[in-house]
Amino acid sequence: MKIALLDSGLGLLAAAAAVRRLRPDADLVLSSDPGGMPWGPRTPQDITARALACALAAAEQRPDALIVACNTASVHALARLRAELEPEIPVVGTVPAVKPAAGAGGPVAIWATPATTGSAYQRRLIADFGNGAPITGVPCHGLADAVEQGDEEAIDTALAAAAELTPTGVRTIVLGCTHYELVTGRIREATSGSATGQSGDRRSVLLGSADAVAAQALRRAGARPAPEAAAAGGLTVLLGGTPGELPAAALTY
Ligand code: DGN
Repeated sequence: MKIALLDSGLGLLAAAAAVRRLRPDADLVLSSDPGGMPWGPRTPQDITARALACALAAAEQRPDALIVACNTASVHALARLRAELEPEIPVVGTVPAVKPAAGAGGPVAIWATPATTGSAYQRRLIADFGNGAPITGVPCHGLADAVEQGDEEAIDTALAAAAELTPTGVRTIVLGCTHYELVTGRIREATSGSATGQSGDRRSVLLGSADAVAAQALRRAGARPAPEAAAAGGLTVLLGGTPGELPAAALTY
């Protein structure tokens, strides 16, 4: 069984790891766009074109399902990607986990790229599933790029700015960008201080999408979880459509 994932860059690692937890024997195809990363500041048209190029390169490897492991691409380009690839290849999107966050009650903050927080798709998610909870979109300028570069100082600066924009008393922080799921420990540190007024067991819960998306991709691929599977699956890395290797920063996550 083969699962392909696309993202501008390393954000796809969180969902890839989640797939491997469910199926260690899954063959993975990781398709990214190092020349175009970050996608967050790009126009919807540009994001769509770049996501489509990654998807078509991944499709050549004949996966059983494709995960769009990028919220920015999913909120702008999911319909287009599905129109191109389905029904031959089921396409699973990643969007901010608004529904479970609002269902848990209490104020919610959605941390995401500016392209996601400013999207009509996110506004619709909140209107449809927000359940009346106070929900604040927090655009995290530069955070995905800093994670991609493995630049510790830039990560801290971007996290401090995001924490500053997060209202006091927020109960759940939705990680609406897959890159953020690679630095959850640092996000916890950044949000446990004065900015969000949280401490001890009143800390905000961080809610990402990787596990749910991986489970959905297996379902769409017609496969069952088998966490005990012994054989290690293969790995194909496509950078801008060309076979390559994961960048060094990937090893830090
Ligand atoms: N990882 C992507 C997301 O989930 O939105 C965005 C990364 C980027 O290119 N800014």
